[in-house]
Amino acid sequence: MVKKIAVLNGPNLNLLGTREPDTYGTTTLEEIHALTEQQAKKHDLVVEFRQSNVEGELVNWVQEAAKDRAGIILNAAAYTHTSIALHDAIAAIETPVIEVHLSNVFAREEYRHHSYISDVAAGVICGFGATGYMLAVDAIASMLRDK
Ligand code: CA2
Repeated sequence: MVKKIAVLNGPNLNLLGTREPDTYGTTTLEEIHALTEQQAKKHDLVVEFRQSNVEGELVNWVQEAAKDRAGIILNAAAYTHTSIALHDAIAAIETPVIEVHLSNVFAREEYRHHSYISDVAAGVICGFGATGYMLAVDAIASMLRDK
């Protein structure tokens, strides 16, 4: 059976490519979707790609993905730095979660240096722009091979 991975994107990431190109690049979220699908295909994986501005919706999707997805790639955007709810949702599941950020959050404002996701994630990728999503797909594929 084909393995599926969930790629979940948090608030304001729907604006990618339209504003703040110096920080987040010029690639749109739809383009990241397409690139992620291409990368997943190389590993015989299928991508379910979603974005929401609503914290509870992201929590619901983490819980849903934990039922039968092989892995989760999560850019929780600003909720990374605020959401105990997302922390608790990830802590409660076995499915590996790769935390991704387009920007290098450690080279930015101090309030972006703390993540509620990192300590319950399988790994963290930040600072590589859209490429980070592809690296995360490779990381999940590698984890599945090693299982
Ligand atoms: O670097 C990342 O991927 C972030 O997760 C992006 C979040 C930010 O709060 C995190 O600290 C780091 C912000 C996403 C907002 O995206 C926008 C894109 C274009 C224009 C405005 C916002």
